[in-house]
Amino acid sequence: MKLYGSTTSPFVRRIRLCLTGKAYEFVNMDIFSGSGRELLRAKNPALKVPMLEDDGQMIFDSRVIHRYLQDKFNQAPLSWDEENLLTLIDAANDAFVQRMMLMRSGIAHDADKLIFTLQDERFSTTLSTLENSVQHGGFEQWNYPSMCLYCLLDWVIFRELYSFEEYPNLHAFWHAHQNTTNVAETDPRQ
Ligand SMILES: N[C@@H](CCC(=O)N[C@@H](CS)C(=O)NCC(=O)O)C(=O)O
Repeated sequence: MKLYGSTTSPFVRRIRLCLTGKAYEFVNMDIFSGSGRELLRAKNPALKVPMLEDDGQMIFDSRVIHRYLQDKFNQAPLSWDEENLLTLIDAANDAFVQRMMLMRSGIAHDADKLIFTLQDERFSTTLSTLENSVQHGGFEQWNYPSMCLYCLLDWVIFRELYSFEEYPNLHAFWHAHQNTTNVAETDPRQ
């Protein structure tokens, strides 16, 4: 198995955490320039990471990769509530990635502009729901949804997009997992 991605991507990191203890090759690439970009173009028309290659089969998108790995390793499927939590995590993560891209494009935050209004509301609705779920025990086990939540929080903190002071349960969850297996080894700061 080959996992294509970058060390900074939260979507790649969740799959690396999920593959802890499994034999695979990690192809670390710069997706925005040079040979990494060429490889990305050759492998995935969506031009996003992660992607997984196994026995000649390419799989795009972390969510589908996770389903593929579940099948391959005969793991139980996620419950519908867990799927919904993943959708919220993905919605927040996509919005934070968009926010970073806007900043990198020199487009300043303007609360009156539609894109920012929608993003700001989505941050608030998804994060407050996730905060509530952590508070009520929804992320007590270190399973795939917890890995995805951790990768979201840690990436947002790493990129200095948000500090989570308003969400004490999310912050405590992030803090509690600093030493969880393979978390330090997959830290985007290294
Ligand atoms: N839904 C995708 C999202 C993946 C994604 O957004 N990856 C980012 C890196 S964090 C990417 O490849 N961005 C490149 C781009 O948008 O041009 C997944 O879960 O795999």
